[in-house]
Amino acid sequence: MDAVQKADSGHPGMPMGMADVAAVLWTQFLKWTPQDPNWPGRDRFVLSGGHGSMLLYSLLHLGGFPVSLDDLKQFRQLHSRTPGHPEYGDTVGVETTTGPLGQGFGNAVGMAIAAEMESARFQNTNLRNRVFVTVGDGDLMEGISYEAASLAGHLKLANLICLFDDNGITIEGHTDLATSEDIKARFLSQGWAVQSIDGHDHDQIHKALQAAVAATDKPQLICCRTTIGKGSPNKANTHDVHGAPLGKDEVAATKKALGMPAEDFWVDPQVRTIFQQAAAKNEQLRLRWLGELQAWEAKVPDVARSWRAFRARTMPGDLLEQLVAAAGAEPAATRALSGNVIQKAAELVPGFTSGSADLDPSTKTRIKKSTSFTAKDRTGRTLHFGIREHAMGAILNGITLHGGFLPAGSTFLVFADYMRTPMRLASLMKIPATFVFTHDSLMVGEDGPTHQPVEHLATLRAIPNLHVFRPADGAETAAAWTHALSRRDGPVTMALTRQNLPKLPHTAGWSAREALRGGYVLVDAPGAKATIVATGAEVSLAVDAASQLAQKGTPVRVVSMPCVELFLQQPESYRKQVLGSAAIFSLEMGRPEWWCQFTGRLDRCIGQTTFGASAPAKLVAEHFGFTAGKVAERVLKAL
Ligand SMILES: Cc1ncc(C[n+]2csc(CCOP(=O)(O)OP(=O)(O)O)c2C)c(N)n1
Ligand SMILES: [Mg+2]
Repeated sequence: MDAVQKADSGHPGMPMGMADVAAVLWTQFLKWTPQDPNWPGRDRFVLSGGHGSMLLYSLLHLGGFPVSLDDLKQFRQLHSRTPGHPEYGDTVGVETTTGPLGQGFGNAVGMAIAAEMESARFQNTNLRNRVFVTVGDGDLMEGISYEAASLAGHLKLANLICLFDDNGITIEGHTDLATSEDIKARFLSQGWAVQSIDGHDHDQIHKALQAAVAATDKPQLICCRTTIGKGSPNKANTHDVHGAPLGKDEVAATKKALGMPAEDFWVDPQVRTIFQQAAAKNEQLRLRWLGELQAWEAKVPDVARSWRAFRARTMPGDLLEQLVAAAGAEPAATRALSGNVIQKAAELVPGFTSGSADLDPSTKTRIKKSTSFTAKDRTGRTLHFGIREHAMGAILNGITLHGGFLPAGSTFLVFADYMRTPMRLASLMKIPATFVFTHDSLMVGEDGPTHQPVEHLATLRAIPNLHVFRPADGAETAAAWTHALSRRDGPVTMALTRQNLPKLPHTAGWSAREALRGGYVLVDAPGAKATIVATGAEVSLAVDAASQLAQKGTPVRVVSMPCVELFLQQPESYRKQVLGSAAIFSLEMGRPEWWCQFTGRLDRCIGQTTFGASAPAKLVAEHFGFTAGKVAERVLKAL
């Protein structure tokens, strides 16, 4: 209340309403310790309604994490440890970035899956921590919560405990404005166990949590009836308290009503003591855990060593070379080449797990030598998300955040929009999740415009810190996966073809390392009059167009640029050398505007600005001008 008032911005209602639930959870159940905030055995706590960030910051402060009273006074200020919404990486103890409603809940499902997988894989029950997540009305209205809860129930994730802040209020007013859903019935039908309690009665909170942590067969929902802004005499149970400071007078009135001194940022010494005691108890748990880990390491040193390598996400030094060999030299669709690469990646990288939203016969992301991760088999490495792309994205993020794992999930590129927010958040959090998209152009053919991406590559590239890889052959596909498995400061997404691609004319001595520079000269032409920069399937089209142009006396250089973001990170001298000094053209079967940064002119960007059409792929390509002859013609005309 004080921090929000001082910042003159923020959300006091949820932190005040959920303070009772959070206090019981943090002091009596949750395993945490500021001694080692990244202790792998800790429980995870996710505040899905990120607008209630001040609740989390208060808990971290009381728990002895590096969030001081001064940090609380800096709430929502530039470079503070207490940004408006919890940000992964900004504040020690914040397990994930939340704010877009529903995402944290999806992350929590991912974390619960990760804990189950890790514990089963390394046969150590101490690695099976619990995940506690608080959600509000908003989180549960968002469709992603439906998807994620459905999968969690199906997978019987009993280590997942969700606390629903059932306060009947959202921004516009009481929830009866927009919902009359029976949340209890909904979750029961999705295979959850559900309890309903008074969220201000510490005894009821304790008993409900006790029952929830004892459960072994189902994820647990505890509906906590609460009053938003609890304690505020005039604003509790109103939407006014959701997202605005109480105001100086109401803060004073609230303190008076609660029997607190008027002082700002006053903390009851008794509360400090209770949290310190919980910290001491948790530290004992951690030390015992470490002792048991040591005994385990002595007993099964090989397993323990592979667990440490898994946690550290170590990679073989020759990952690229091995993946290039696995891709094979045969021309094929990049989705198929990726399928080959994935099998090798699974052998080399223990943390690699892969799945799809019911499309793996098409996206080829199944790990063939592994079983599927199910309610009965927690060792499986192939994940079946069902047709739930949005939850898939958030779950991938949760698995990644849990540690060790390097998960990938796949669907068609045209459906990337269904998981755009998770991709954005992975980029913001700088975490290494991988999003694989196949059927990456109009060349999908007969399925038509609903299934033919046009704007997708451009909109993905618009997300800061997302690396978009669109490989053109097996070697580039291996490079894409090498980057995805090696990058540590953000996610990688891949756009792969449905159609087969021809072999590329790499020069002798060419290595796939060049693809890791983002762009390279594929075909050089002395005295080139133009350079065509192309990606993915259109690289071979550019090669064909260049050879037609050469025959007509116009030498043209072809640059393959599988990852623009990596190319832009290269020194200027390299970029200049690759792009050359002739007129630059781009060729990509998608929105062209973005390429102006290289070509300088829109008429030199050959792309697609309209929706496609339903027809055999070859005819679609001809219709929209993607033939070597038509590309050559356009280049000549523009020159
Ligand atoms: C995806 C998304 N849509 C909209 C918002 C804006 N928003 C923030 S909080 C909120 C209302 C949330 O209501 P509830 O979860 O009940 O929180 P409470 O008011 O009880 O604190 C909305 C609409 C958001 N953060 N994320
Ligand atoms: Mg609410």
